[in-house]
Amino acid sequence: PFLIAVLTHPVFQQGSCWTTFIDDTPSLFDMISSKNRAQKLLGYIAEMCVNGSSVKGQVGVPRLHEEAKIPAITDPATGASIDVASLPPPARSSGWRDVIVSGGPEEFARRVRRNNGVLIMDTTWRDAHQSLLATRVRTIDLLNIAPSTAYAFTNAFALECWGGATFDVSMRFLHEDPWQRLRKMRAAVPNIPFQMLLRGANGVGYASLPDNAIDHFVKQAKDNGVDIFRVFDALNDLEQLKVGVDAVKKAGGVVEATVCYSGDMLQPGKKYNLDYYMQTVGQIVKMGTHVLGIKDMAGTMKPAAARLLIGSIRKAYPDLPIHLHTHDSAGTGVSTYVAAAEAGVDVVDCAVNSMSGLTSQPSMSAFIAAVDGRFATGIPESAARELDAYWAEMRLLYSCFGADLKGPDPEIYKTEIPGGQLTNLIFQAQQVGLGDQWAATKAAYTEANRLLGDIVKVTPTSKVVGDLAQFMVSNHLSGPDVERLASELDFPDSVLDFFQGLMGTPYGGFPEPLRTNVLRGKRRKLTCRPGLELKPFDLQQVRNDLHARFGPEIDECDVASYNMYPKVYEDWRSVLEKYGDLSVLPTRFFLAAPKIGEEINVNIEEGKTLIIKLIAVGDLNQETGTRDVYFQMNGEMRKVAVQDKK
Ligand code: 3PY
Ligand code: ZN
Repeated sequence: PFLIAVLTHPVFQQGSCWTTFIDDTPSLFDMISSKNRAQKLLGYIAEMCVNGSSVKGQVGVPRLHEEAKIPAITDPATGASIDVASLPPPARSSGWRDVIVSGGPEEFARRVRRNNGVLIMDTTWRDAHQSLLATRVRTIDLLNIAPSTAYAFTNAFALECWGGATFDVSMRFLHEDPWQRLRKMRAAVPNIPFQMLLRGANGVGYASLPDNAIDHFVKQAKDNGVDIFRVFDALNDLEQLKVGVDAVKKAGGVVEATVCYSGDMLQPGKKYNLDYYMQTVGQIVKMGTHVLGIKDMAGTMKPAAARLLIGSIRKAYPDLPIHLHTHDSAGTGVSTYVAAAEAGVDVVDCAVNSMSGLTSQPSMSAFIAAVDGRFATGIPESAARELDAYWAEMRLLYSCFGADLKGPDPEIYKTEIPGGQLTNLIFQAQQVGLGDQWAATKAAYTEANRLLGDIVKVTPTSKVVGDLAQFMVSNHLSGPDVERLASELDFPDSVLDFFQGLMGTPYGGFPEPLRTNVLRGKRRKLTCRPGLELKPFDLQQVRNDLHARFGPEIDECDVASYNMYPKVYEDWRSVLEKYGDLSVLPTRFFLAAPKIGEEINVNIEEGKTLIIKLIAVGDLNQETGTRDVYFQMNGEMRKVAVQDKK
């Protein structure tokens, strides 16, 4: 490739070549690296042409067949159209982020509490697509709408855009670097605070990590662009929660310590009742938080419960900003938010309309319409609708990841399945024909939760309940069967992790004798929080190892990724090595092959665009089992041989 770069360089071709040409022309090395990158990208597209997509969970191909259009945004002050494409990002001072950066977290909390009205956090970039589209929305599609979002949602409390499942999925299935996503979003949106979801002592993983790994991770998140950290623990185990809260405090971020809301607290005899929540909130306040999060992950908070719970917290802690999160699975989300607004909530979570409803957050336009000016949200309804035009197209683009939900699920009050998990379980049941399978899974989920002691269900404990439910369905076991046979059954790993205590301790303790029978001496019961037993990571050693294996460009974010998901990180590096940075490829061609003659424009970096056209896919070579795929790239012919795996 170097020789080709020399021979094709314009200076060389003009014949005005001199002896120091190579030394004097560093751009030659750029050319080689661009050509290498381009060739790797062609390798991915060629693979897609011969073998189809291998993205896990994909059913079918995108239903959007052209580039999504970037909508015009109306300036609410003048009513004029803002030509976002020709403008730089808005100034930081135009939004709430400036209050955090210049005033600090305490000042931000004071100002949010003093704000008249109810602010909105837009979850479209995180929980909405996690709950509707298996977290598959790619960086390129967020960045395309980022400039418009920065103008449209200038007064939003925050964009929830990172953490939760986005971290894992981005490396594992999208072959992207989550840190690069964060930095690019940050550059495009300097004015709106970014919020991430942190699973307390589990970081963004599924079980506890050593405390120093959490501290290190949170510091990188803060340094690379996260402002507000919603920290929760899946069992509301306050010791576990504190690990995350302390990490955010050390990093200088805004702490939004969160209590998870489980089931319908108005039901008589409910374990998680008003007393339980008031006690938990009291301890969270003692721990120290800038904002209180209330996380209704299954959407089981009815309006009357919101009125009672938010009203009681408001009365007990008049200065504490309260931020409510719900899912619309039961179809009652907007009415819950209206009740919460009347009871004194400061912030609620909504999503752009076509990314809202069902297992996602309630619709932003619906909430704005429902409060009808009684509570100012700062977001013009026109803005929510304008951005929606883009997201409606994204629903078509990502339709191959959506469970085909038709309406609300009123059974959610009984099953208490979190939004994101509900979509996953329905999707899995649809693969085997829904009907009986889905009804059986739901019934088993309720029974599994009873067996586990009625636990708070959210990642990772919701996975424990889901895994146990699927285990029961596939082995035809009832709840009493599980209790009777516990010491003989081979339970899923997540169930063993839970009973061992690796996810913390549930309220009211572990159910016995089930715990003892499930572990049956194979795993030791932890008697303290897991982080106290885990050996701190040797961060310098990790750094050195990664340098030795992957080269000098390794940074602290790589160390943090590796600590969180070592195997996923290694696999992602192999894909990176093979295909280069795939995040630049438009989603239609990340998920499906182009048609013959179709052109793909890829901006591999600022100012460098590849125009790739698929020319032909050759016949199967019987000897090698390969097919040659022919492209034209920026006018040059290219050929890539691909093993036909079909
Ligand atoms: C996550 O932990 O990813 C969640 O979204 C929990 O609701
Ligand atoms: Zn959620």
